[in-house]
Amino acid sequence: AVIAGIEFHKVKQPLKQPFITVLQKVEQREVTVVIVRDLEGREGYGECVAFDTPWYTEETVTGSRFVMEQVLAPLLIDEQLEHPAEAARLFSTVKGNHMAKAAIEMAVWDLFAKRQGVPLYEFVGGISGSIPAGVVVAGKSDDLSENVSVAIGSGYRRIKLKISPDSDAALLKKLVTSNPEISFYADANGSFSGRALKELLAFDQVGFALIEQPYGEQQWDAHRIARSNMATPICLDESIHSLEDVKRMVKKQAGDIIVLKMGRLGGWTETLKVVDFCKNKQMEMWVGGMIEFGVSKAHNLALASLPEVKLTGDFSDSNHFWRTDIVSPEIRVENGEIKLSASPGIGYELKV
Ligand code: OSB
Ligand code: MG
Repeated sequence: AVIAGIEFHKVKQPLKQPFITVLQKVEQREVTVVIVRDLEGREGYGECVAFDTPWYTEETVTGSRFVMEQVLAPLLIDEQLEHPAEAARLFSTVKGNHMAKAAIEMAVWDLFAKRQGVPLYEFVGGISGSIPAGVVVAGKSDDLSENVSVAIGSGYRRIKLKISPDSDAALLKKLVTSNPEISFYADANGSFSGRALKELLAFDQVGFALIEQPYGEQQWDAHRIARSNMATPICLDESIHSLEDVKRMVKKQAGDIIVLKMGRLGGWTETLKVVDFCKNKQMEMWVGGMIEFGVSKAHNLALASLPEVKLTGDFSDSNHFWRTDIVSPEIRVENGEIKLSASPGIGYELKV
């Protein structure tokens, strides 16, 4: 396929409720939607998940837009590709900027799946059917049990709780033990960094299926020590920017499980390499959310359809964050699952 055109669209919406973590209070979300076109006018869609400030990773909405428009698009435009992985190769001369690269590359993968007339999940080797839904409950401990009840009432069977050293381990344990049918994950977003190990160990008894990123991105030793002292599996998110990082995690025995985020990893090509590596190491994986809109979520659903991705990811209903999503139909959780669209490519129309 010849990449004949690339377009960028700004999307900005308030969240229905602020998303509060130790790192940031997110009240509105801006992303860039990418459209690539072939010579026949077919379209592929991607979504750049950088935040407006660098609180989660280094990239930003403005910086990634510059890199996509001024640096990456010129490398791709008018190129003839035999396979979407060639887009990643064309971008390899550009350092970092994984979210910018991922957004354009995702659009190219969608375009190729549409050219073949198959759903993206099939194009990448996934299995048709439904993806189990998972939601994140963030914010103050006062509303915690209420918010968990609402999530359970909405059908979610996997709930991720944001934790920090200030969280009430006894309260969390009560919540987890009183909902035995629910799989609870904990995400610390690095907030135990610089704290004594015993502060983290207090959460080992809660009954979490895993604890995500207790320490900072580069704190491999702290994660190794935590892992060797805890029964709860350690899962890394922020630490994993590439296949190299996954290999480092294994070598340093710093974690048991990884969160797949295509934006953080730089796109489908690198992510599929990571999936392959983890499969061979028999390491568990799941797909993480970025408070994203439907284009990114549709790509993530295709990723979660891979048989190697066994743990439930951050997959909430379009309605969870947004009054109206940018895709049609909206992405619905029914009986705790999201049914994969059988339409070609990502399987959803774009409304921007
Ligand atoms: O640490 O997993 C994270 C959202 C934005 C940035 C980082 C993280 C998150 C989430 C997922 O926790 C929220 C979601 O989209 O469901
Ligand atoms: Mg996380």
